Amino acid sequence: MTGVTRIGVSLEPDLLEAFDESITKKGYVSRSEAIRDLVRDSLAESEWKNDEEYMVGVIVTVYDHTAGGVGEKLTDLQHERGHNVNTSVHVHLDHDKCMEILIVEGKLKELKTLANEITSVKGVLRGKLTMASPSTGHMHHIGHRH
Ligand code: NI
Repeated sequence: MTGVTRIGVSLEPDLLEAFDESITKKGYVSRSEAIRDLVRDSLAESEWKNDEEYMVGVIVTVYDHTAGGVGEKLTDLQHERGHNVNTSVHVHLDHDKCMEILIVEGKLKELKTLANEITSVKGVLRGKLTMASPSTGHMHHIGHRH
């Protein structure tokens, strides 16, 4: 590869073993590729500092739909915050569990608040906000950054 700098990384044997196991499970063929992805993720997350910045992201939620009214509460929240919710996808995981993926846009602080509101609903087992990219303010710019 051209334009690539080789670096040396020192790791304790246990940590390296755990890392190798983890990246093999994820399908990485080389440590370098896995480390590149980790560095990219870390840099992307460090950019989520400006609460006023307009962002596009996803909120992934796993919840137990048999826990009283959780589905309705999540739907209510999404309607209340309709200006932040662009799309929702619902997957019935098994008899009890559902996964809901929301594509969201808005100021970073609004998206963080929405993610917190969602994860604090009783019955929500997991919730995670991931930022896809900073947006210019229009959803159709996803994947077409100029
Ligand atoms: Ni479901």
